[in-house]
Amino acid sequence: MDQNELKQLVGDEAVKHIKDGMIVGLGSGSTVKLMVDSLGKRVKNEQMNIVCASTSKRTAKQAQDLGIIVKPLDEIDQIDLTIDGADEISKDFDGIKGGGAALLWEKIVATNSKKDLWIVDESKMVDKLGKFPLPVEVIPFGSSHLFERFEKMGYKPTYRMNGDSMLRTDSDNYIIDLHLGEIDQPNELADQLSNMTGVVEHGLFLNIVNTVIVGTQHGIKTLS
Ligand code: ABF
Repeated sequence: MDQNELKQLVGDEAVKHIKDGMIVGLGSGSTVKLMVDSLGKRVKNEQMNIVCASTSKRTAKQAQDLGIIVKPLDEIDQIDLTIDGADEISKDFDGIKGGGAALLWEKIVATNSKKDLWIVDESKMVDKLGKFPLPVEVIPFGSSHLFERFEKMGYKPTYRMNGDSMLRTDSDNYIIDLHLGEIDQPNELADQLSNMTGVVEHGLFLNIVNTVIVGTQHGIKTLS
């Protein structure tokens, strides 16, 4: 199976974890997009009554166009289950997310959920995090100075671009990607980044996910 077929496989499997009456957090990315399409079919066929909170404007529109009720997170008490993608997942269930520039809303939704489920194709499973550039959401004001600090720290920063202009997140911030190669101490790095003035959030998702559904050439693996 190619990568897209593996994504479809895990998207369909994740929908089975959604029960009638649930409040569901919807992540972003191409794997989640396939999952939402599958969820839309199930909601329609089974007249499922679920309410969703979304981590991106794009996913919210996709779900609403499929007849799924989407409410702002602040109108929801607590999310039962959030389903999201990821860019890298280590053996310790640590993850790098934010390749889709939605990491801030994703982390807010994930940390307001009783359970978090990630759906990935097998290419995302790694021994050690860091080959995928670590996204860091920063406020534009003073970001050039933050960028210089990252350079001096040897983090090989680049601004996330959208064509010829700086990408703006749903919160109108910038993303700086750090090309670290390998992250030996993710917890220490997360603490360091969180304490840097101007950093809004980073893409290290540590101690968050409960279950990972992996699409492999030998079928689905559900890890928890
Ligand atoms: C989103 O899904 C992002 O956090 C992550 O970057 C992306 C993975 O995208 P895809 O499913 O397209 O590989 O959750």
